Amino acid sequence: MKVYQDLVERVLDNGVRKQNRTGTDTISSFSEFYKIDLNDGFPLLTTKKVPFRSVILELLWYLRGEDHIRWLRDEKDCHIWDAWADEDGHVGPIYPVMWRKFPYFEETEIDLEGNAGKVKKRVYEKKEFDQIRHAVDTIKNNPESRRIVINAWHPGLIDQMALPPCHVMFIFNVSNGRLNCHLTQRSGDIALGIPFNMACYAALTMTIAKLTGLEPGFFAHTIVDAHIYVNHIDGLKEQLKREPRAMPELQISGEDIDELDLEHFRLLNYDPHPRIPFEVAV
Ligand code: DHF
Ligand code: TMP
Repeated sequence: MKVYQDLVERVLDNGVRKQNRTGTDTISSFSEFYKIDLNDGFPLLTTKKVPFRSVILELLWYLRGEDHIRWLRDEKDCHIWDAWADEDGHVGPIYPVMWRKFPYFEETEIDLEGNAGKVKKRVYEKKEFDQIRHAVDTIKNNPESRRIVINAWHPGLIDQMALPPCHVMFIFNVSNGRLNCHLTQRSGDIALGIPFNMACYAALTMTIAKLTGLEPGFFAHTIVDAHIYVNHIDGLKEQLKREPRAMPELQISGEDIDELDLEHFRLLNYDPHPRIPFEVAV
């Protein structure tokens, strides 16, 4: 995909060297943006082999709403999140919990029987908000809404998270019967994370379009700190020399967001250049 090759080139050309918490410096460019039409094909990179199974499993795991990776790691044998989990697989309230069980408090009044008769008391009940279900329902029932926002950032819970969310917020938008999605990412690892994030959100958008009877539209992506770890530069330069091939096709079946599994996602005509190994900075 030309869009990705251009992004890599812009970061390499305009980026500045920065130190960060991982100990491996990056070449970092502030606020990068790209936009792809999902009707052109499924944006799984062809200039290197991206593990499709892991991409879809990560998405399915996000949709499960759990605060641990046991399904991903033990049941599905996918290890992309292992480095951030404890032995029990616990990662804290990251994406899955924020997407499906965003915690909030609802204020209600209850009647209490006191010495002086009935008194009203305010209580706060802990609730969980399913942002994905709400988004799907709104896209179906009120597609012109400009409020279809899913937010993974929760300031009060950051300390409990294995990694503060990188893809912080996304917004769905319906125009001309097409479902668009814009993702705001606070921090993006161009070599390793971004190819996953791009394919993951494209698959999510195509899935929700399918479930709501819409055509897929654009995936647009803002990356605030777009960076290349210095130990990834050689691999990316190699990748830039490769000619992008025709984009593959993704076929999605399935009826409900909570009943999706790997078998509902079929990748067709994927003919990538060989894998390029990149080490992940933990
Ligand atoms: N930290 C950093 N520094 N970069 C990341 O991209 C990143 N991504 C996270 C968590 N923390 C991170 C979550 N997503 C891999 C891909 C995505 C991901 C975590 C890890 C990964 O290791 N990919 C390899 C192998 C994948 C496989 O074989 O299944 C790859 O070559 O793409
Ligand atoms: P940070 O929390 O210090 O920004 O480090 C997180 C790193 O992980 C950063 O390099 C961005 C990268 N990352 C992605 O690019 N995509 C992802 O989906 C995740 C979880 C992390």
